[in-house]
Amino acid sequence: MKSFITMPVVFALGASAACSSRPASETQGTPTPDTARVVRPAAGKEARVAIPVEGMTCAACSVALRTALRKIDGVKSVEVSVANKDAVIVYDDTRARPEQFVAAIDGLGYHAGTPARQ
Ligand SMILES: [Cu+2]
Repeated sequence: MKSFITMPVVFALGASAACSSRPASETQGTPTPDTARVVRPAAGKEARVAIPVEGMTCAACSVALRTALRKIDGVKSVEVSVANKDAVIVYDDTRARPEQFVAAIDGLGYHAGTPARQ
């Protein structure tokens, strides 16, 4: 049941692109099982995509985006750059699609551009 706690927090944080607050997962110390997602046997095809992101203004933006993107099944690594205004995602081709990343980014209140395969 603990996993449900972080969900509304993420949406609340991303509801607007304004970001005066830090991610609640950090401030509240809620344990996030990120490592469980990273450490998994390699399966399927690994793909890499870069998605332009508009609306990021600070580090909290990139943290919120990275946290949301890493929760998507099949995602292996996420790098979000406020300076470059993009998100680079490495994922399992057979389990995730770039459309999901775009939807997640838009869902947080940012604007995702067209994903570009790398
Ligand atoms: Cu921000």
